[in-house]
Amino acid sequence: MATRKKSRSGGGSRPGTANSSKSARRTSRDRDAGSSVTSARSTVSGPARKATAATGDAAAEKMAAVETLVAAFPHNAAKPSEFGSAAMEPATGQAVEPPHPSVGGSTLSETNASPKVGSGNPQMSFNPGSGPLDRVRVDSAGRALTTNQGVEIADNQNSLKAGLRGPSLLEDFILREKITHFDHERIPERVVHARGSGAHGYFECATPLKHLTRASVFAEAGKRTPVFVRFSTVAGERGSTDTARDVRGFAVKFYTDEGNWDLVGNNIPVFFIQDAMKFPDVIHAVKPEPHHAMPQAASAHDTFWDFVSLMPETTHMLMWVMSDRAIPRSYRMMQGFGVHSFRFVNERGESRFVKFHWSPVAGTHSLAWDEAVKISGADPDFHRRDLWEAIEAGEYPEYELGIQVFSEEQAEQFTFDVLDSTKLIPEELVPVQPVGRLVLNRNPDNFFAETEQVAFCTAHIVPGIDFSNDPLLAGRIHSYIDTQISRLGGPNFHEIPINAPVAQVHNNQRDGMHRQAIARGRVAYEPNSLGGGCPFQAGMRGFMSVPQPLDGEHKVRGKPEKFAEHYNQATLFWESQSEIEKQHIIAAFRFELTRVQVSGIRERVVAQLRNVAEELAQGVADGLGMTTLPEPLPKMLKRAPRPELDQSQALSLLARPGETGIRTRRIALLVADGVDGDAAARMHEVLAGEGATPRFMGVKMGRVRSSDGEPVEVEVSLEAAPAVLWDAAAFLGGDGLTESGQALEFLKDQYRHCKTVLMLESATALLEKAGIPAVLPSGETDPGLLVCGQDDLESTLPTFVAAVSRHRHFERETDPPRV
Ligand code: HDE
Repeated sequence: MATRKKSRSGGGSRPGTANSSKSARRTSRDRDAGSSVTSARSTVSGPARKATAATGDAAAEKMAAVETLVAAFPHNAAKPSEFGSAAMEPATGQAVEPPHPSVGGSTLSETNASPKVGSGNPQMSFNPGSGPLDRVRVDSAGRALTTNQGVEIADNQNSLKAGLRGPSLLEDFILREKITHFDHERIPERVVHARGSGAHGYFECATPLKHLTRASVFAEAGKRTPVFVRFSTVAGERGSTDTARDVRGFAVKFYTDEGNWDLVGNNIPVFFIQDAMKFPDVIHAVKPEPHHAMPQAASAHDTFWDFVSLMPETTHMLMWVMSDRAIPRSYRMMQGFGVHSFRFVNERGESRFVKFHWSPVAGTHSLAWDEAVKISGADPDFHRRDLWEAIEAGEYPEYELGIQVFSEEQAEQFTFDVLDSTKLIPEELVPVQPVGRLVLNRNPDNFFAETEQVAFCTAHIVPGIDFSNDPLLAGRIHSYIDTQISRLGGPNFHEIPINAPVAQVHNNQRDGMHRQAIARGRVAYEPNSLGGGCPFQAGMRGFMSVPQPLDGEHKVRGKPEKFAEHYNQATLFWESQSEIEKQHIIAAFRFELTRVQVSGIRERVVAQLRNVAEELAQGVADGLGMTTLPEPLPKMLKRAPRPELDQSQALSLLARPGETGIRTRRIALLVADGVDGDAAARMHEVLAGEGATPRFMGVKMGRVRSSDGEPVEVEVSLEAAPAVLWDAAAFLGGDGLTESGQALEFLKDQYRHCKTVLMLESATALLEKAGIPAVLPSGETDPGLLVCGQDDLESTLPTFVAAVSRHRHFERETDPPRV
């Protein structure tokens, strides 16, 4: 059959019909050919017998080819594999290659090319919607403004009026299109995790895991899979502050060559609740209270603490949320966890449980609470800015992926249930094996198109990965798709470019709001013979759920017995913290509960904490002015199992100092008239050389005069960037700074938040003014407070760098703060 290239409406005789009038005698073959031609042009009915190919007539030839194709399917060959034990090994669907491209096409006229419909060459076996984002990235360099219909706009300043002072005209389609689009720019924010920031990057497999999983991501060492990652807070609205005390989302979309895999995790390895049924409750409790919509992005209010103190299973998570984990210094400096137990499944169908851990190469570091509160005013975009700036600077955030792999039999031995998301598996019981790294090396081009429209979903898994029966996970598998339908306006959100896989998408799903794909052909069902059986079911090379025997189970609403133990791991967490971390946890409970209005709720929380550790409950009660401790909350289990261990090093934030030293650390070099310009420049050079971001700060923008007369350019003023936005500071301005109240405040906050401070001797008057003690509360020298003369600056630099790389000097801390 010839490829039709000519327009069907073009002149000239048509093959198969042109000569018929000339023939004196017609054979039956001729007659059949004639009726095939007319039937082929009709959309209703066809000949009783198989159409004969009328050579040269495209429609008749297509019809004959369709008959040939259909004849290849005398029956549904895959049907028997749907039943009984055969269903365990689903058959690959039958597929037959069409004799000609037009057979699968919607219309014979598809060969007519145009700048809009395309080349006229039928596009087969391909979905251009899957693949790189280049296909939708827009750049307007050298272009004139147009309407959405591509009409160039002559005047983008004025609306159309009847006379210069006359009324505006309804006819002004340009104004109306512009305003109408603007009116609809906003979409609903995410129900939870509304505030977030994202980046592109890749995952690189370091250890092939073929023995454990057939997931292609882990197929070979060095294999890179593109990813998009979104970090977020949970409770706040889209415009809320980055530094709220909250869990952080850590959602990773792997665009694997076998489809998208979303690992939608958090920076805390456990969760508040055990069953999806309670998710709307915990979220309603933590979100702003419904009568006055306060407070924004904060758990420090009555409804949250009312709920959690009635739900003892929240206790373990509360420990994490009241720890410094909930106020990370940066998205680059926090861990991530898949939380639930998942399954790995290998080629042979063998399955093991797996938990996923992300660990930042930069180490785990946090803010101080007082600092986090002040950052909310100084720079509510603190984490978003930090992520963006690091990637722009080429300091690509990096995380190691670790896995904990364990069997059903091992799981049964644990004193806790691995299907309970309020429990973790201590690394001492199942070590974390590193298997690859995640690198974020590209900022998005457009926040809305990518970070806002990205739709993560726990139901997005690939062959080689499967769910466990965690009842929290089960609810999530439903929720994420469901929520995107209203947030992104319909069921086609998977076609939004950031969500489209790089793997090809072919199925019979059709229509719906904002459909992008234009499917060729008339087949939108399976099985079919008219489409040559395509797209066909992939059989065992496709996704297969792990078969799990469920016989003998009853339909029931309830929880397994081990779910009833609520405190062992909260205590384990507490006992694994350093002294300073414990003090921060006590202070966090105190702060949150102080903001609670109803004393009965406070008491109930303290009663809950008595089941974790008496010293914790007592510390919190003292802070709340509670003279007597309430009775501990009743425990669900009379005799809780003795936990496997009492301490786990890995649970302390301080266990992961990281490998990047002072890289990306923001260091303020405070200068004023009289500064030693050479020394300041030298310091800037050394710190920048170490990968830090030093900047000259002054009381105001402009230049300051150095002692040698050369000016130093101030890059940022004290007003624009207060102390909380810096990791360390050096006061190089001599006595020029001592009169500045802002410099004084700056110094106090640097000191209070336990950051490294370097002072020139000439500026020590400021230390005195700030009331900063010369030594630590222990009487020892403060390793984070360096004072030196102008001439010693250079030799003090290594000590300064070493002190900054320690991040904080907590040994300085007292409660309440001395400064
Ligand atoms: Fe989510 N969660 N969640 N969640 N979650 C959403 O999905 C939900 C849970 C997490 O950057 C929503 O697209 C239910 C655990 C992250 O876009 C929603 C339950 C963990 C993100 C939803 C949970 C998470 C979400 C809101 C209990 C850590 C942000 C918008 C059964 C393992 C992803 C959206 C992003 C977002 C439901 C519990 C992490 C409503 C029902 C546990 C990181 O579908």
